Amino acid sequence: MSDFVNTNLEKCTLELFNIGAIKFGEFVLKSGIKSPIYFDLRLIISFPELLKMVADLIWEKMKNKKFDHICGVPYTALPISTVVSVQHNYPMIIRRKEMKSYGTKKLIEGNYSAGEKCLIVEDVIVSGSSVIETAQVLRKEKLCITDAVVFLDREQGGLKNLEKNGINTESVLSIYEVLNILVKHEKIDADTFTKTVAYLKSYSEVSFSKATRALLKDQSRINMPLMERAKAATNPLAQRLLTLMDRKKSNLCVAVDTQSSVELISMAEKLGPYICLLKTHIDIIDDFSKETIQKLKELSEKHDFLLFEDRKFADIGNTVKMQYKGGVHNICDWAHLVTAHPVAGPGVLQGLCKAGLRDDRGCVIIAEMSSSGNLNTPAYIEDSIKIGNSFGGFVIGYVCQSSIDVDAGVILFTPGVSLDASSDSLGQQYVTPETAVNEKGADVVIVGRGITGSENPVERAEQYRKRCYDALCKRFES
Ligand code: S5P
Repeated sequence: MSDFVNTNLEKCTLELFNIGAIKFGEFVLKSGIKSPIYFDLRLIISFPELLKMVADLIWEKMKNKKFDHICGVPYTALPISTVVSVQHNYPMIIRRKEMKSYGTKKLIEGNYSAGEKCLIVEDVIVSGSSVIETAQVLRKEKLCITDAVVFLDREQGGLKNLEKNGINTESVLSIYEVLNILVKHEKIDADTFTKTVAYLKSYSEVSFSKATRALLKDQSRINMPLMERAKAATNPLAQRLLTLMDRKKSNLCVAVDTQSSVELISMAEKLGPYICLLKTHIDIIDDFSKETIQKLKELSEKHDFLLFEDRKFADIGNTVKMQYKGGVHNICDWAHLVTAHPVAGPGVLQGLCKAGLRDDRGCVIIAEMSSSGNLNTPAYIEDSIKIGNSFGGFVIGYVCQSSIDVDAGVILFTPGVSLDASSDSLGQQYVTPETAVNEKGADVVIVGRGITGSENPVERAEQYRKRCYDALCKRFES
């Protein structure tokens, strides 16, 4: 901590107490929960020196971060961010709490462009609901929100809640520091201190308000840009795939279902520039050799795509472990991702995890098949997600046909997509890229014969890439 921060934290806390911005008694917070302590930083606008001190302390936390704009959460943080903006020459934007009924009807005031980074400033954080509400409005405008700085953290779960939503939040002061300073200077007695600490311990994990949770459900995975989702992802391979999709502007996975190695390699070479994933069924290859794998690995690096072996593991853990690592195909050695049916229970994942303990290995669970007459009931899908969640370090997402409820860092893959047909003769059912992405909530679209069976696979791959990626980008705008 710098000398500036050290000396001013204490001074600032005492000043806030003296002006009545820190109060003890019985209060009800915005979330509805009761509290024996209350911070009312609105008061500081009447004390310009104190306002400047608060703004300076906030600046110390912000100054090493990269951002294009500052946005204070209305209303209390508005004057604080204005002071920071003026003193350090960073442009500000304002999020309106109410939409104007006349003129532009804008929700954000100021000059900004899509893709720019905006840092959020807040005075006090409890659950983080106010920060996330502001972030979602800004995100809708395609601003990138990855950081927030708050003056006081009440240590009631807010930082963790925001982190889960892709916002890394730092605070100037923790409520415990405030209490310690006040006790040290005999502003509160030991009894008040103990009671307040006991209260804080029993309310240390306040979740987002109901309204905020409703807002997030509707916006998080579906409407969040890929890079923000990459930040929200806890799984390193999910982060890598989301980043790759953003970099290559492709959410297209091509399924090369051929029995010839030559054909497989030739498709990988031709289609590589347009895809984020190449999906294989390595056990259908007639002339399989180690060279096939070597070439696939080289092409995956050359064209920046990941290898996805659609093995659909489904046996007991011990068998799956050997099927994954070993045998002639030795899948674990080369496939970044594999598929698994969770029908046999968590043992499948345990077996895979045991063999694939690397940051660049992961699994996609088949929650729902695209074929007609499949046995995937809603209860089965729900249970599949539960198993996937408990293996979150290894499971990066789900193959499914509907927008199932998963966190923003989890990826949904949808096969059964074609521009040419509505079905095949063996039960496959097709929809268009737009239906897959917009109605079924797909992040990655899996296309096989629609590309590989066409006369010009390269032209077709570019056509699918564009339609799938455009549909995905449209989701960020809605
Ligand atoms: O539900 C599913 C799951 C998968 S992984 N339905 C599917 O069709 N797949 C696979 O996606 C299937 O094994 C094939 O490799 C690809 C679809 O191929 P297409 O030629 O029908 O597009």
